[in-house]
Amino acid sequence: MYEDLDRPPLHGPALARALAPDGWRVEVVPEAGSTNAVVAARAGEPEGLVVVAEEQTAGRGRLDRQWLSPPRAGLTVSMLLAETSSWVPLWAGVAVARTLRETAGLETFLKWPNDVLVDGRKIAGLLAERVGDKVVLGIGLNVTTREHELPRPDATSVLLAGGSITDRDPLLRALLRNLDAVMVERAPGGYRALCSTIGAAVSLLLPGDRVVQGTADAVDDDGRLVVDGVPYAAGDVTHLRPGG
Ligand code: BT5
Repeated sequence: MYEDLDRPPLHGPALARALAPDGWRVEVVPEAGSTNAVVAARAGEPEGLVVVAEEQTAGRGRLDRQWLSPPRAGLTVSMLLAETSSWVPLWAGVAVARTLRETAGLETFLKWPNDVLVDGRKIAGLLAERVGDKVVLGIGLNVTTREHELPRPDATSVLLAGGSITDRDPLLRALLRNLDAVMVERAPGGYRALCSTIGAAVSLLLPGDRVVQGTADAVDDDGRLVVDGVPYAAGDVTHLRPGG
């Protein structure tokens, strides 16, 4: 049962049938703590497992941060991949960005490493975790989330950004198809073209709380952000001149 007519449930069997030919095994569950944890616990299964939670009660970001999303307001989904390149989370950002452009008509950019931004606001976050010889890739995408439901003022959703559709079903189908495509392309150029961090004045908060300020020159072939000539593999970026 659902009360909110703007937030219809996903039809699990139809999604599973539609995406099976592409090698995805989609399971829609009514509730999960974290879909990444659910898929990680099943990492012994073949690649292609996809778990979508209609409600996620303990969604995680990086560094034990939370991902918050009301029931059926967005996509909270994790997939099991046999690809372990350090580029996986960056390629995944490209897949989300393409999906939002093609399906909802939204112009999106990526903030390194993999926040998806519309008008400088975060619309999706990605979390890639290595489990044995596989990667669990988790994606949280805000679809019909309203302003007061978002955990911070610089977040947005497909609805708030004026996207042309707010139906999660076609968004999920397009997302999984675009993921397939970017994994085959393995092209850093697609990422670099969308990454608004490159060329920006940034403040980079490194693990351990050291802060580096400078110009983001590039994303190198290992997916690291190069700031004033020095490559960094992980960190949190603030664009010092938003929109620039
Ligand atoms: C991320 O981390 O952005 C990765 C989020 C991954 C979520 C997906 S949902 C499916 C799968 N299962 C999981 O348990 N996780 C994945 P990070 O870059 O650390 O950003 C986290 C920060 O984003 C939080 O500290 C909040 O400030 C903010 N945040 C939380 N919920 C948000 C939302 N719905 N929209 C925008 N920002 C949000």
